[in-house]
Amino acid sequence: MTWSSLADEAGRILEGNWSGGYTTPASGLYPHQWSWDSAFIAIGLRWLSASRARTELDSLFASQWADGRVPQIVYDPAREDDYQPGAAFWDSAAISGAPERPTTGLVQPPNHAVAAWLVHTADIEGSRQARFLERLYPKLVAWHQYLTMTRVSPGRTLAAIVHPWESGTDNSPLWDDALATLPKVARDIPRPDLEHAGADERPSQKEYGTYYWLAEAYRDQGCDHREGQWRFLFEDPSFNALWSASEHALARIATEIGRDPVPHHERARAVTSALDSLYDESLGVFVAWDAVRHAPVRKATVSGLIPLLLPGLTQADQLIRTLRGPTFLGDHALLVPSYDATAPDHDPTQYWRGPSWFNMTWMVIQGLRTHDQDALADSLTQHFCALALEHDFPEYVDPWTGAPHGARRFSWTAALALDLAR
Ligand code: 2M8
Repeated sequence: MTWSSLADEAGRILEGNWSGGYTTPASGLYPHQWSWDSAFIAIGLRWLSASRARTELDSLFASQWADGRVPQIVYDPAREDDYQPGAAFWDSAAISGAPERPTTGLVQPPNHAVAAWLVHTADIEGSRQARFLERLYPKLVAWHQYLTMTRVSPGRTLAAIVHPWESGTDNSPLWDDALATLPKVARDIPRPDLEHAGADERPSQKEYGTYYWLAEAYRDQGCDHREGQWRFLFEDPSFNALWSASEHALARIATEIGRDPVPHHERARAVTSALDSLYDESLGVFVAWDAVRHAPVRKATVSGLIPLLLPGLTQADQLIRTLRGPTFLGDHALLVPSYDATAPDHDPTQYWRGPSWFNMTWMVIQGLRTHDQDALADSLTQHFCALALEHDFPEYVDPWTGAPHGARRFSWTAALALDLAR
């Protein structure tokens, strides 16, 4: 493998998945714009074309809701039949405050300010001339304000997700017990996704039944969970670590454009210190908090390692020990597994229930560098780039064999490989 062949191929993939204003995650399986995908994609795209990376984020924020939320999916109306649930399911035009383009009412993890800052740093002159940060800053502030006002329960500091899709780790074992208590929709659910990936590589029909029930309930109450007793509410460690990391990035952005960084530093510190309550000493990792049952979900997943991104994290040494231990890398994992390798229900090929995902490993690499663990960061980087190139930039891989699964020519795999290869 040479860095230039990797960069060339990654560039071709991002070119192929470019729709004119944004990049789809993968041409068949995911034909629309996804929120946190676009942020990861912009981070790599900045090395190919900083102006396209700026457009990627601008186009996502053009579909921000009036209440500040950045939608999980912005739909391409021309591809309505290619992905479900589609725009017709959400009918966002009927909801006050929704943007012109059809979107879902859910959100995804807030990695956007991190991406905006990194895009800026790749071409400072171009970014200043385009007034990129001036334009994006108020939108990013409104997005974080939405989290504070709508997703933080009284007496808490961390933001909660209201649907597994909002975690980005859809069928993670973290949500199993809660989902088992929920109803499923009775009708048949269309699955165009199964035309592009094996059924054993996607969430099951049973899981989709509950996802739909929950999404319908949310939609039918105007995309606001605060009506009645919402039955799925979790504080996810990765979602909140990204919020804190994004507040740090917002502080840098604020300084760059002559605004006050202090409120962002304060929020970043508050979220980081609130994450303490999710740390599980015996697992050596952060876990999710079930805000309906008022109990932690004591399972080790890669989401629980993402707080490593945060400077000054008091549990960094323990997290790195856990990462190196049998739960994750052990003696011979190539990339970071998405779920506890020692758990009896770990499955190295099944979506978010074991395989290694490139975005998660990229964040762990950034976290390792934040905490001066360059040797391990370098070795993960080598495996990351080699596996991406060898297997046509897959969506995810078996952590031990590296065998590819899910979509190929997957945009964030290409973008983040490009970023690491710099
Ligand atoms: C996957 O999620 C979508 C729903 O949002 C799906 O399964 O259809 C997840 O891997 C998510 O993290 C990702 O953003 C999305 C698009 O790549 O696909």
